[in-house]
Amino acid sequence: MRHSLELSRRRLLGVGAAGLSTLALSGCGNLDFLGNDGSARNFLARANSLTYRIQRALAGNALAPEYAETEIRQGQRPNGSRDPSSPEYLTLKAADFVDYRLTIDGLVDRPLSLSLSQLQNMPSRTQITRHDCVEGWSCIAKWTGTPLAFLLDQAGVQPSARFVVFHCFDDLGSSRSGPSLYYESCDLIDARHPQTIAAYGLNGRALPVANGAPLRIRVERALGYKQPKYVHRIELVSSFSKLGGGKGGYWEDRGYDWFGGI
Ligand SMILES: Nc1nc2c(c(=O)[nH]1)N[C@H]1C(S)=C(S)[C@@H](COP(=O)(O)O)O[C@H]1N2
Ligand SMILES: [Mo]
Repeated sequence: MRHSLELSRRRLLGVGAAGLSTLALSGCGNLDFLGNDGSARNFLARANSLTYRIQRALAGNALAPEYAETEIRQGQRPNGSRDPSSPEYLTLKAADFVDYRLTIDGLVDRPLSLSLSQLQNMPSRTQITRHDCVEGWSCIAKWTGTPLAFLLDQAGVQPSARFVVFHCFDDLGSSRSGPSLYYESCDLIDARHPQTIAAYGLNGRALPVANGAPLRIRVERALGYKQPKYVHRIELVSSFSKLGGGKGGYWEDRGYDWFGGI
């Protein structure tokens, strides 16, 4: 029973995934097949009903498609927060991020605090990939950054760690329950994927504020909301049930699928 259910779900999602990956999109454009009428959300709602185990099995270890320079048609279209206003962020921005530090802590052997120039002097990877936002647009851009796997190895991930949480500077509006800071998370497979980078460069220049300066994460096989901007802390955890609303991310706490794979 279980096996055949898994197979039919596999087929169902397989069609969706193939449809997505064969889309001929250039530069920034609309995901026409998803429509602008909320059908993208329906697609997500369907993904929501799949278990993590099945989605993880389907995702495998494939690389996200990479593109040629000529396929970059315009700058990365900013979305969500574009200019964080927290005092801490404004102070760092005013000094061109020289005092910025990326903290890596939680379930690690050696907690790290890294400046931007330290990050820029580590091994780097540059990749031209397509960003897909669930709001119905895509954009091809060139990202440069430090492989997250390298950073994790520097910190030494403890065996009890299961997820990597990315904490961001931007607050998307306080509510009765306190501030709503943007955060995201992924499993260690996505975190160690060769295309997962802590990016400080976009299209050959320093990452602009609108796109997450000074550092944002690229997890290339995941949807736009899984690409956190303005990251200041990477925390290794065994569970994210006590963070934010407990669903593993700002948008996940508001109903989006946690896996968010493409
Ligand atoms: N910190 C932070 N990260 C974020 C967001 C945000 O509002 N705050 N928005 C997400 C969404 S929905 C998308 S589509 C992308 C947009 O990235 P871009 O502005 O570089 O295009 O960032 C994601 N990461
Ligand atoms: Mo998005």
